[in-house]
Amino acid sequence: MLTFEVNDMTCGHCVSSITRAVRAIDQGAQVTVDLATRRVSIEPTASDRSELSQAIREAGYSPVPVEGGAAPVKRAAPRRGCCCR
Ligand SMILES: [Cu+2]
Repeated sequence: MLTFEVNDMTCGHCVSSITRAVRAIDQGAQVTVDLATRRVSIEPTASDRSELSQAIREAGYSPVPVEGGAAPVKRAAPRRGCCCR
């Protein structure tokens, strides 16, 4: 299980964009998104952390790799980059 913190993921549309981007490079990947904590957890089948990170980046977001168990960093939500504005 790989986890990224994606602070510019702000709504359901962002979630589906990121999910689509991941599935585009890894069709069988399990993608779990927690919008409240801005975490994207991926169980990859045919991709690694750097490929997934790049796919999310190419979708227009800024993934930060999270090591297992690390506490979420509290910070203000950036207002730029949301697909819905
Ligand atoms: Cu959005």
